[in-house]
Amino acid sequence: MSQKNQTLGEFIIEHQSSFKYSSGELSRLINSIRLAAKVVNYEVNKAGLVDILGAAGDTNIQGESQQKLDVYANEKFIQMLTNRNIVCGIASEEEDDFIAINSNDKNHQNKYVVLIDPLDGSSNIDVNVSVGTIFSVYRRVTEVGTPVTLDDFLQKGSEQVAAGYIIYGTSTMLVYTTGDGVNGFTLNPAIGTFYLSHPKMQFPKVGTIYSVNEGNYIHFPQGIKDYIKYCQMEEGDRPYTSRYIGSLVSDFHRNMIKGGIYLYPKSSKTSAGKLRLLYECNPMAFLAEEANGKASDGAQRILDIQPSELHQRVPFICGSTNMVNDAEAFIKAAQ
Ligand code: AHM
Ligand code: MG
Repeated sequence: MSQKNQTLGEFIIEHQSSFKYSSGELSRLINSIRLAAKVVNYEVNKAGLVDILGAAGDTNIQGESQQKLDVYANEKFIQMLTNRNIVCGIASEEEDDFIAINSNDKNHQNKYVVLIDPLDGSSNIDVNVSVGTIFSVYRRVTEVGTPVTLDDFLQKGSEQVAAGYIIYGTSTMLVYTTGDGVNGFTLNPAIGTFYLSHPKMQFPKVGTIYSVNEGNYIHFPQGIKDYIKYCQMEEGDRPYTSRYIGSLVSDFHRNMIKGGIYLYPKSSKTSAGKLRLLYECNPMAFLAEEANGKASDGAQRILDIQPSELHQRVPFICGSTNMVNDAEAFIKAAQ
């Protein structure tokens, strides 16, 4: 039973036992993400002061060199996750290869691997538009106490034990699932505490928002073009409203609250779309399904795709279930 003014810390402890592998480790892992989120939030909030504090590559008044925010976020998340003995491996959209932790220590008991997109949509930072961090957690498949291998990371999305995002927006929120619904927490920046503000988030079954980069229209497959025309047609609750921030976390967050669909399809320019299966699509798909929504590559469930490489891209269609079903039907009809 959630209480009024419940903090994220309290929520994590209260819900620890509902997690099937409950041992406190996953709680500690979420706690380290909570901490990294606050640190990165502080820095993202200062981004507009870049002309005063110095741009990336400059040295600031304290003699510290300024970093690009995505590099900074990457370092902070890796640092916070490594510091507590829970994670045995991290893969990041910012790194070419995965990072093995404690690989020389045969006694370590770390069971979890984390995959992160430390600052998604970072091109939006310069123009004061919301960006996000996306994370995804799996139990390792190789033996505890041995170094992690690629197999620990290349698991189907359906094997995720937790996933979530932090949205650095008008408010900063942490939204996550451990497979028991989706809950959203808003940061009170004055005291640095996340409070449960959006319990049991759910996609409305039907929505009226479609989010797609229509500048790529002529390159889209026929089925996607047909679906976009359907969204724009005058009939019933259509035409739908078009909203595209170009920041996946923000577009997803809005659609989950208001009801809508997000599409990043393949095109004649990008055969697999743009978004990364492991860092972006799988965690968002897990959240979507836990919130009564749906995520597909146009033909199959995102969470059923067997990954073949760390930085693999896939077409991504995600949102209110009925809308994703409609988009899939148009794709099928055009084949
Ligand atoms: P990034 O990982 O390089 O930041 O790219 C991912 C972002 C998503 O947040 C967003 O939805 C998409 O790229 C926008 O791409 P486009 O500008 O092609 O529409
Ligand atoms: Mg990204």
